[in-house]
Amino acid sequence: MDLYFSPMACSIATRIALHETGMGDSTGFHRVALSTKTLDDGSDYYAANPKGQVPALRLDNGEILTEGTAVLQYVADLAPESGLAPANGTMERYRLQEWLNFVGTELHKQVLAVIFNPHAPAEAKAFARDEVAPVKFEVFEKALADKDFLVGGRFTVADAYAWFVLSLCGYAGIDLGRWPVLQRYFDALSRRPSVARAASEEMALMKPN
Ligand SMILES: N[C@@H](CCC(=O)N[C@@H](CS)C(=O)NCC(=O)O)C(=O)O
Repeated sequence: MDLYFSPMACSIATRIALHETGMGDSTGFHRVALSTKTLDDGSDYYAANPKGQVPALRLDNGEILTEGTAVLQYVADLAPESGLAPANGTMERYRLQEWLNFVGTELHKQVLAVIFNPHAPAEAKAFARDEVAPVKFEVFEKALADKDFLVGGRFTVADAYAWFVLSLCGYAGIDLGRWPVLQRYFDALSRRPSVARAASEEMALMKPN
């Protein structure tokens, strides 16, 4: 299996999931320069993934799977004993999908993707940071008030994706300290070995390629 990723982008959630399962050691990791859509060897990333985005997973049969929430569930289902996703068909699996969608559409895309979009007008960035983020983060804060993890009392791929979003708040001008529960949740996740390993591997690659 091969993961196409960009350092400290949302694809890091898949790297975390792979490390949780132990499959990270047998996965090929291919860095994508998102600004040029090229791989480290200079080849065209669109040839591998016509969407040009990360994450993309090349499966052992050669198929490419895209969309982070699908990729994360695929990895989790390869290692059901990891508990990274509750069993398909259970209410908890729908709760997982509910959180994956919230993180993806409300936090990642409505907040971070706007703030980090070099083409977004300053007003749009300020709106995302000052108006949208507080409303969404309040929901997140309340949901985690009496929990260590989003779903089922254990670490799942929803927590891996949420960690990615929270890891960028400081760079996005969002003070996580306003939400003590989220800050505690983020700090605890950051100490998890799979998360610490993925972060250290990708931080080491942050130099431009
Ligand atoms: N719909 C995709 C979006 C993924 C996405 O936004 N990836 C970002 C990195 S965090 C990216 O590839 N950005 C470059 C681009 O959109 O051209 C998913 O959920 O996986």
